[in-house]
Amino acid sequence: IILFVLKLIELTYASELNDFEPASKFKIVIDQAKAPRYLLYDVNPGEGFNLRRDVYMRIAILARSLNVDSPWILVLPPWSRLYHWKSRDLGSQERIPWSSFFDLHSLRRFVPVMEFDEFLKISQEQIIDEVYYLQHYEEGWDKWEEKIDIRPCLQKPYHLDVKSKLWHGWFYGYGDEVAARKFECMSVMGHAGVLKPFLMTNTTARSVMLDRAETVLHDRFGDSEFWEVRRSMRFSKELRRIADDFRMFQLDSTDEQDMTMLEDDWTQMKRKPGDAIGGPYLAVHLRRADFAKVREKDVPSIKHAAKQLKKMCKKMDLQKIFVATDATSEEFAELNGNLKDFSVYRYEPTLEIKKKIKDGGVAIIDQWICAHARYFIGTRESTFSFRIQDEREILGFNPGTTFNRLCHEKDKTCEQPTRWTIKY
Ligand code: GFB
Repeated sequence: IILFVLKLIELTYASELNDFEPASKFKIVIDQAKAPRYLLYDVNPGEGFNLRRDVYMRIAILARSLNVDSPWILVLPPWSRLYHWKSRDLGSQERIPWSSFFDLHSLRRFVPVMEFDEFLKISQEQIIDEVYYLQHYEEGWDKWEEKIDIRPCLQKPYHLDVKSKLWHGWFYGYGDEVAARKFECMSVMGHAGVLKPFLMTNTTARSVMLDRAETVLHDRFGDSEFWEVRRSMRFSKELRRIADDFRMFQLDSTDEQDMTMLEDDWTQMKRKPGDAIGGPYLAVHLRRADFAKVREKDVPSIKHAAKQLKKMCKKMDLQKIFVATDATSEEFAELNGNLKDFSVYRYEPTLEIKKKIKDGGVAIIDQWICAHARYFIGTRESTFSFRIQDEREILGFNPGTTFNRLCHEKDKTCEQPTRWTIKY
């Protein structure tokens, strides 16, 4: 009888503690969470590769901060069906692991990470315990304040299977195999760090996924921790090797001559502006495709772009131009035709290599080559160009050779990009 009464008290107490009260501040869950815990996340399906890299940084900083109190592993969201990866001759561009693009040893020097496949292998069932779908506040806001609240969903991206009581959704293209036990929408205003108290004290779930993670902002944009996680995002050795070969054979560019040697361990690498000289070529990121339509005012005509490139090559006394672009072959030919006095290069892999590295790998190679040029010009507000700028800061270029952009013919002021310089 005594045991029964004790059990009854325990059950009443536990259910009271676990009862969730939306809108008011959350109740504290007293159960001890089993370690390690797993933090998963995903991003708005329409976002491109380089914005996704930025969201990784926000969530990696959150995961690192969680690790101060208890062990958490950040599960890397596989790359599946990105809007801009349009090549049809490469087979599937789904479920691509992070190791295809990034060096996981380098990532792990900042925070513990694992691939999603590894996570599935160690979870007994193919189930994520809890999914929180981040969203804004329906009523909007007139005063900025950091807050989170469980709220009714503004969209319905997941559905409940009544029979199994499991939630189904996209799950990076694993939707047929993976489900979630619990799903809620969470309105949030603030920085990624605002989620920490909730994850620490309001849930003991072993695996928690934050969907639409781009909703939260950087805790501190541009500080030394921001740069630490950015420095940890080294591209895979294989992609760097292909890009370095292209630099050497086509552009007479080697790390020794260009003063762009890398330490194996990024935590040991510290450069001053001007340490790097770069290869004897000018690089441009000429963003076209959807960007040229959505941001018409920022993207110059091909002819006007060529004019700006010529002018800068003459000023820098450079003869070779490397073009990273998502332009069509017709647009590229037009550019080439307008740059007759110069040698113009574009990285075009064989089909065999492209099948291996995919559209994502080609884009990374383009970025790595741009990162090593003596002078770089990007496209305004393109995250693809921003990531090249960061890379050049890490390598130690003079900011004057990095924070430059093409201007539209009607843009008379042609204001140059903000200089987000590296902090150690
Ligand atoms: O990277 P990203 O977010 O940059 O998206 P933006 C652009 C994608 O287009 C890249 C391809 O990830 C590549 O797949 N791409 C762009 C390129 N430029 C190049 C290039 O020079 N070389 C190669 N190989 N590929 C935003 C998107 O793009 O543009 C938004 O994030 C939206 O979703 C907006 O589409 C209009 O910041 O430039």
